[in-house]
Amino acid sequence: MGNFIPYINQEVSNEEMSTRATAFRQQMSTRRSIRHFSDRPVNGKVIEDIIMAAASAPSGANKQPWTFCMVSDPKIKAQIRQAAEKEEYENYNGRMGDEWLEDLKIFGTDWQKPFLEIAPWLIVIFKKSYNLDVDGVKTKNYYVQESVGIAAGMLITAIHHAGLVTLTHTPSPMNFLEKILNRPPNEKAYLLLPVGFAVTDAEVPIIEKKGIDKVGVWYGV
Ligand code: IYR
Repeated sequence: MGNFIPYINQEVSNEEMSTRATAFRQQMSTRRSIRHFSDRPVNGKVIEDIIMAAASAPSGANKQPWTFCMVSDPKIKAQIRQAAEKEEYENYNGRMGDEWLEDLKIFGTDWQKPFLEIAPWLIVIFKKSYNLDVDGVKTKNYYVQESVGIAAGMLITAIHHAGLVTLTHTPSPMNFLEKILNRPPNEKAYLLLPVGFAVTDAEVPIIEKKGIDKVGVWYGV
């Protein structure tokens, strides 16, 4: 048996609950993936707070099977851009296929990724399929994909909540990140997120999110 302490209840009144749920839904609906970043700096303490909000995510057996790399060094950002563009060039020129390229047309994306150098921060999330201690002893992690996905969602939410913008960038394959950032063999790159401010004239594609009738099915009542 583990050790337990009382849970500090976070309950609010029904009225407050409704107000908060609606306000949060509204706030989240203003989040957009941004591809045109300003080079305006963001304080490292803000990035730390955002990371630690994400790192509060639930995980299999509380193993917290993630590492967040926060990159502001221009030389490392340039290396990441160069390696990402090399892969993306191959993706856009053959690897992705016609249906995929057609699906991406509305987003106006291509193999060039200047935001990887322009954004003040790159956050790279690594998943740890197992743990490796200092003596090289391996221990297990559980539900790694799910756990890291949840943390990534919380990270994106925290970034938006702070009034910053990001992009879930997935250059594929992403193993160049393990090399550039010198990660140990138990860490695999999961997601690359430029973080910062949008340029003042930034535009986003016109897209729609599915409504409750499309994404939800009620059972009962
Ligand atoms: N990883 C590429 C291609 C790409 C794929 C999907 I699915 C997108 O929603 C957007 C882009 C890129 O980042 O350009």
